[in-house]
Amino acid sequence: MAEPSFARLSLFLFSFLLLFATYSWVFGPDSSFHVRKTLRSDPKLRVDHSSQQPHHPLDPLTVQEIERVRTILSGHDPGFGSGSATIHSMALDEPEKLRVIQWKKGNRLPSRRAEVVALSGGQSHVMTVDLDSGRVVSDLVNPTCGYPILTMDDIFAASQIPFKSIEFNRSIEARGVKFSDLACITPFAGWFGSAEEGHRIIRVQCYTLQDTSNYFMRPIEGLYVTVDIDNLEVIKIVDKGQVPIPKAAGTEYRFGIHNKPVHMDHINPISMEQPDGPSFRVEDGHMVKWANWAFHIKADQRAGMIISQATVRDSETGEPRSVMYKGFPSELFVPYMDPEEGWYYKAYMDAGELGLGPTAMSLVPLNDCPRNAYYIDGVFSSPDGKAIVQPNMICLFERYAGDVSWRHSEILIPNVDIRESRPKVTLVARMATSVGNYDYIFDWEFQTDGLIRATVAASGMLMVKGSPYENVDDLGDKEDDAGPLISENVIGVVHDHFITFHLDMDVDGPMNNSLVKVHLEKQRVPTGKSPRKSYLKVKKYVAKTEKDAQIKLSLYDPYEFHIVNPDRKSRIGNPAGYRIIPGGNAASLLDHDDPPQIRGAFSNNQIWVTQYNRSEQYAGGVLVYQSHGDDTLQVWSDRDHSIENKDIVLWYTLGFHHVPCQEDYPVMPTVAASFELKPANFFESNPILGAAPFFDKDLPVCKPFASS
Ligand SMILES: *[C@@H]1O[C@H](CO)[C@@H](O)[C@H](O)[C@H]1NC(C)=O
Ligand SMILES: *[C@@H]1O[C@H](CO)[C@@H](O)[C@H](O)[C@H]1NC(C)=O
Ligand SMILES: *[C@@H]1O[C@H](CO)[C@@H](O)[C@H](O)[C@H]1NC(C)=O
Ligand SMILES: [Cu+2]
Repeated sequence: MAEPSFARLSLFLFSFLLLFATYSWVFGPDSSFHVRKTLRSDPKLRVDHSSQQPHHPLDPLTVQEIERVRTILSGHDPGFGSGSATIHSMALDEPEKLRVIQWKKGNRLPSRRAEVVALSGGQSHVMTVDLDSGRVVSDLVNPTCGYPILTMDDIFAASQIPFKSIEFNRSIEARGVKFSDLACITPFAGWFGSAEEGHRIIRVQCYTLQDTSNYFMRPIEGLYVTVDIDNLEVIKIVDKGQVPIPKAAGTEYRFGIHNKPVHMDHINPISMEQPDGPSFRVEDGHMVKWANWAFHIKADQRAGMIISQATVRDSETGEPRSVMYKGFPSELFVPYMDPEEGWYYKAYMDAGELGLGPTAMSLVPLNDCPRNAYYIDGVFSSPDGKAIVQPNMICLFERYAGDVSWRHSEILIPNVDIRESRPKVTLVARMATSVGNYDYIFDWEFQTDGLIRATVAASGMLMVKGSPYENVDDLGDKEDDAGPLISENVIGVVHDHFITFHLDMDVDGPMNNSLVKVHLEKQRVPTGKSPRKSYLKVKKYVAKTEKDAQIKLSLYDPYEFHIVNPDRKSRIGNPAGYRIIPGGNAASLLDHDDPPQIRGAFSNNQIWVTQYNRSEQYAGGVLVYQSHGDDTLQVWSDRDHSIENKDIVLWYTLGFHHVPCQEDYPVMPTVAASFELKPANFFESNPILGAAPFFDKDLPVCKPFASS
């Protein structure tokens, strides 16, 4: 392997280890914990964040603005100066939508505000800080049940609490595990009734790092600890007896360390060439312009990556037309299917409990994103209000995967060779987050024909359970309810993944949008009228209220779902529309009275449409940790507001059922699912009819060693 790429690889591994040091430690001295906070001096950074200014009303808070918020907060509540109050999330409080839409480049920016979610004196505070006036303009105390996103400090502190207990130490010693090999993670507690209220609790579960970096495959099963994050106390220890710890052999996944031969022919190096460079540009750090698209992109502590003000140019007039005001994964819900002690509470809501941003490590060049990628950093606040830079967190690249965007070859006209074909080139914005064991790759892909595709791919490590059994034959009828055996002593616990996207569609403007349900209804042909007996007929229904838009998908009752603007008609009178096209999906089948499902109620339907309300951004609520489900999309939608000819928000839940198999061990090959937003009578005709094909002369064959 060539020198330079090896250097990059080790850099990646180094930063990967840093994450574990901060995320889910591992007993031992806390040396690398502080390293991450000084990443601002990282040589990888191209941008000098210390002098960055906002240029657009939606630009994220800059390093200077975050520092200013910190100063303002110290004046508001001395706890922020002394360290007794902690900042759990901070983001731009986006200006009113109409102000953002009316803003033009060169105008003064609307006043800059920060939304800060903090804990002070055991109370949750949702605060709005005005940077211009230097004041805290609103401070809501415990607006709903639940606590803010956990900080890395919370998680680190929680992972250390079990060592205060002699009982825990004895259980570890009894298992023959060395303390220096322990890796303890902190599964979130969920919410299971009044005994858990009034304080923040979390679980601690330990693994062994002996002879592997993949401790996730070596659980110390049967030992379950519950701790109080605020009082730093052990609440409960359950030791159900020893379960064999699965072996280390075969768990390592780092290149050059696992050394397992792969029986396949070598694949030659492959990469896409752009002889004239990329065709997109990023203006002022956040505005992306490519082909007929323009959109704003930013990193976000909670959602990871946010796309705003996506507009596509009309193919006939060149007019920029609004499609989506804002799109982002608003919650991620992963309920496990094991009701036993130590497992029943596992139902993660990673966006609202941890945040998808801080765990989105720097992308790996050439592997996470191709060579032609452009990288964007994330800027967040630490718990004490200092700015943290997450380098190379988002990548943008043009993709040509050899696909066709339209074609026709004509057979029936004699003596004419008609074979028209156009290549499909798209623009991808990508982020990858490692929320503990799992990795999620989020893509927004833009096509010149107006289609937007959102894809979520999952990889990383399974959450596995130790088992006394080594072979399926030994199980007999004792098959574990939790899931299948995927390696000796390892059960892959069955679980679901649900990702609910917030899609604030503004088709040709914010107002006058409606959901049209286009139903395909089977008709029976009256006897004798036709040789046919049945056919499908299209009937359209406009959804009047939010309850009309609580939608469960069914192959045997098919609908298309269009967001239309009846105020903007095509030349032949169809309303301009965008259609949401579901892809592979799964429904949550848990009972609605099951505590995880009450909190994750946004997964009760695959599609929802609600009236726009700027406070309703996160499908699981603002304060998600230990929430009771009183602030979810289900609750808002049940208010049943009118959604006809209004400013509306579309929500789509993408899901997977995951029954693990042996190939998921020791690290899972990616599985992906997507959905599409596709123009439907938005353009007058095929918007890329005039696109040119590729010709040989445009694509010089690049010689080896010619490009860097
Ligand atoms: C448990 O063991 C750890 C590691 O040896 C030690 O630091 C800690 O003090 C022990 N706790 C108690 C209560 O003895
Ligand atoms: C579009 O919305 C505006 C504002 O609500 C309303 O005044 C207008 O009548 C609507 N247009 C149509 C065609 O319904
Ligand atoms: C907007 O949403 C918040 C939170 O759900 C709710 O309290 C408020 O009543 C809503 N406003 C309107 C006008 O519905
Ligand atoms: Cu899974």
